[in-house]
Amino acid sequence: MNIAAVDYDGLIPNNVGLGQDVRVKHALEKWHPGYISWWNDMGPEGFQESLVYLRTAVSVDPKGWAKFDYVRMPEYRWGVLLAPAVPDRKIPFGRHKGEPAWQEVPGEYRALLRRLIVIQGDTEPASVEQQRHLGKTAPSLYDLRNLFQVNVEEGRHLWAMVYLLQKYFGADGREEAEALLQRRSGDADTPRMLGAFNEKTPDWLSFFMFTFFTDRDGKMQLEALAQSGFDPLSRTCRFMLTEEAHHMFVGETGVTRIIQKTCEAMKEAGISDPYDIAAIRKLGVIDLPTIQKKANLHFSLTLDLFGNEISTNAANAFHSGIKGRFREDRLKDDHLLESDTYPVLRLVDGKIENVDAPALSALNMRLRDDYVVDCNVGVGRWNKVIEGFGIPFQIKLPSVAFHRHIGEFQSVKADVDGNQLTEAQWAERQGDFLPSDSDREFIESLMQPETEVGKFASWIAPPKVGIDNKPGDFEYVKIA
Ligand code: BYC
Repeated sequence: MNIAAVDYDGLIPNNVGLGQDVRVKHALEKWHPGYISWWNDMGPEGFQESLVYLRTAVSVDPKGWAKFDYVRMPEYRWGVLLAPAVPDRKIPFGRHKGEPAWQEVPGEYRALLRRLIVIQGDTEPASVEQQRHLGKTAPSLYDLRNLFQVNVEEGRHLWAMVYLLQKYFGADGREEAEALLQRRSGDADTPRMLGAFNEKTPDWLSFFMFTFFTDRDGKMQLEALAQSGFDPLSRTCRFMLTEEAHHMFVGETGVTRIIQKTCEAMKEAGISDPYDIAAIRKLGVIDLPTIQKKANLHFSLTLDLFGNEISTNAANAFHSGIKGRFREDRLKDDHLLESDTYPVLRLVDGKIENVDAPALSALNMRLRDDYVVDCNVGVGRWNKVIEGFGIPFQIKLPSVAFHRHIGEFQSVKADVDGNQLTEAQWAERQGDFLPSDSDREFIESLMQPETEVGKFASWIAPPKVGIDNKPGDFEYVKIA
């Protein structure tokens, strides 16, 4: 079989030979109606009949894996795609380092693997649920299309995890696959598993921040799972990462375009003080301090997704060869970490200090550090735009101690620079750091849909280039 080509003949496009794997094929076909019903109930509200110019994966060849065409979203061909196998791949880290990568689930790690796959799977439909109302307020057809592209691909990522559960985990895998369709983001009784996936995505600035910050956690976690000694998981995640890049592009360029429009409007109106918020808002754009507050919110919520700084789960997952580090294959050490240490930010006598911890226990912290470096690259590009206009303002990532609900700093209140605050100080000042009710109301007031071809809402600049090199007046969504 040519692994790069995808079989499109059956109900479920795939490059995993489903045609010859009757048991798994039936299991997935049985799961399919429940998925479609979930999509219709919880997917993008109000646009299921519209024709959307979407990319669909037709190959896993990095040089040309997607085709673009108009599709009604419920008819999107969600498929099961694995990156090509690396011949003779070896487990790259942990106590099994150097042994052949597993093609079946090792019995002793079954529960650990299943848990990680289920958590990964749970985030995918959760994000679709969080974003389901945004179509109604899209700032352009271009943005509307990008939202839907992200949504259908998160749906495909759910398929990716469900394939692993159905193929490798028998009856309990089937149960978990069902449960993935039952939980709901923000539901009081059956919430999604991780905190940030139960928060609201109420407006488009939040959507762009989410795809910038939270999808980037997706990238980091998928990179770590792509190193897995369990080869089907590794190959699945490697292909998901190809799609993930576009999601972060949507986030980064979305925020860039908002910043661009704000700066242009300020310049045109002769406003040089970025804190002249009332005057800037009158121009119909979002002031930079409010953009900063949204960044503070989404960054801090996303840091929680890395788990505790010191984690036995993370140590076990690494030691067992199940979850590696960010780009493990490029790191130059023994890949065992048994006697190494890693500096972890901890609270010592009420102060935030770097403390050396056993490297194995500190793996969540290490991945989070890599994540912060990656975020800062994008933030640097935002700041270049502001600098270009000569406006004295810089977007800055807040301290990792700020606004945390998981880990070392959940017990304290801190400002964005990491200075600790009393509860009373926090109550008084949180509106300086996080979007206040009036900030939210202002942003909401701007969220008026723009559905005319080639037009953009007042608060966001057009993109530099179109999707699939389409011209500025391309009708990305034919609204039905
Ligand atoms: N919320 O030992 P610890 C994406 C739990 S995003 C609630 O520190 P561990 C995407 C934890 O489960 C990427 N609970 O945790 C983005 C544990 O519970 P148990 C998603 C939390 O295991 C945008 C207990 O606290 N993928 O793809 O080291 C759109 C002790 O914690 C949270 C993954 O996350 C939380 N935030 O690390 C669409 C990869 N944090 O076992 C998609 C798979 C921790 O005591 N998951 N807990 O009941 C993992 O690798 C790990 O489970 C975590 C947590 C990194 C999440």
